[in-house]
Amino acid sequence: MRARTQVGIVGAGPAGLVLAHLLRQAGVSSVVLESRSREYVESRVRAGLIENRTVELLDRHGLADRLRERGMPHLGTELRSFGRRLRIPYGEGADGRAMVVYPQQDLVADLIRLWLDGGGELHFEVEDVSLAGLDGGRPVISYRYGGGVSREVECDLVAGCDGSHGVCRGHVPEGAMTELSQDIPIAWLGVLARIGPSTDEIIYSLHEHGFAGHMLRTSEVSRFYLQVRPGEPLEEWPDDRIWAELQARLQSPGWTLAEGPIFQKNVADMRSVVVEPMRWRSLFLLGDAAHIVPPTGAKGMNLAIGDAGVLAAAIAEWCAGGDARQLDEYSDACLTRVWRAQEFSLWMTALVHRMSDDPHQRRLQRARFDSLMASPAARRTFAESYAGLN
Ligand code: RFL
Repeated sequence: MRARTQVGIVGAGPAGLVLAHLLRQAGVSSVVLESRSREYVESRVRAGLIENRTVELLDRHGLADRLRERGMPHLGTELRSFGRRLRIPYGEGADGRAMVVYPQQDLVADLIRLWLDGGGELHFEVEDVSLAGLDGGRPVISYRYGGGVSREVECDLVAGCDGSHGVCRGHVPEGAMTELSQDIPIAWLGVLARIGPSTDEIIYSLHEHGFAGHMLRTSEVSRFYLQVRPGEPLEEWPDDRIWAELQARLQSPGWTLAEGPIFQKNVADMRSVVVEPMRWRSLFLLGDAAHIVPPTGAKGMNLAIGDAGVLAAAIAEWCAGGDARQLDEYSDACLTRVWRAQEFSLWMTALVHRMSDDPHQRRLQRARFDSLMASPAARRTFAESYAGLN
């Protein structure tokens, strides 16, 4: 069976779903293919912090109603370093514009519901996705679903929104894209606990044992992170060890951390990767399929949605008038923001993690924190980058 659409979208994460919505609103047809089940993608725990410009983009397209209703406005971040505390408000340089805490899986669920309610085509649990005809001709995406039925979608363009382990990039010939990357010798043990937050604002804390983060999710559930070694086995982290480390690493006089049942844990290695350019012929890469940022700066999903905004506008222009200029500029337009996010995320990672045992490096790390303590300008710069205001 062969179907026909204008844009074939591989991956129903934030990038693919936002792109599908924006295209539909511009009168451009698309089909979304997703390898996982709907239940799986709607419960996959990842991001939680959304920049104001991302919220505004979603709002402009009528995609932020539930996020506005249920999300928690977030006006500042607390940094702790060996017992010292520093609050960085976003308001000072941000005209009071807040970030919003809203779980990524809830946003994904909202986008899927709105897409399907509006008659959008989205196939879950597809297998063996493969691309052909990207170089000239008509691209065709072939896949199987429902236990073996083969299907094909013929399209004008393909959007590879299939994340860091996707298949789209593998269809680009060797040498046509360059992967630039940096190893980061740490990982995050992420935990979800059934307990309300012990803080009104996110806390990043550096301790002798390494980093701990107290993130927010809802009034009943909190997210915590602990710096661990890459590939650390989860079996080494029973719940009581996790709470003991969180208590030690987040401690601060006069402040207590409430504990609750842990119901989800995972270890995520950190990477910094950028693929350049983000386009080859009829294939456009978006989000994690093209770039991975360390999660410290909370940028990944924001970048993914930003890419979708840029590409949707370019495709709409091309479809309306045949002008391919914006399509040609897609990669450069996205990469400037991507590299700035990489730079900030790596800088922030080095600020709040135990990256080295070398005393010289550790004194430099302390000096970075001293600069933030001493300088309102340094805090404003941090706030602008963190909240995505510049
Ligand atoms: P996704 O979300 O990975 O979606 C890709 C989708 O493609 C599907 N897929 C396929 N579908 C069809 N055929 C195939 N062959 C396929 N292969 C894969 C997958 O099942 C999936 O549904 O990529 P997208 O859309 O680019 O979105 C990127 C974001 O998910 C990611 O950058 C963020 O989660 C990063 N991130 C954060 N970003 C923020 O903006 N704010 C945060 O607070 C934040 N916190 C985080 C994070 C990432 C973390 N981890 C996982 C490292 C915290 C953590 C711990």
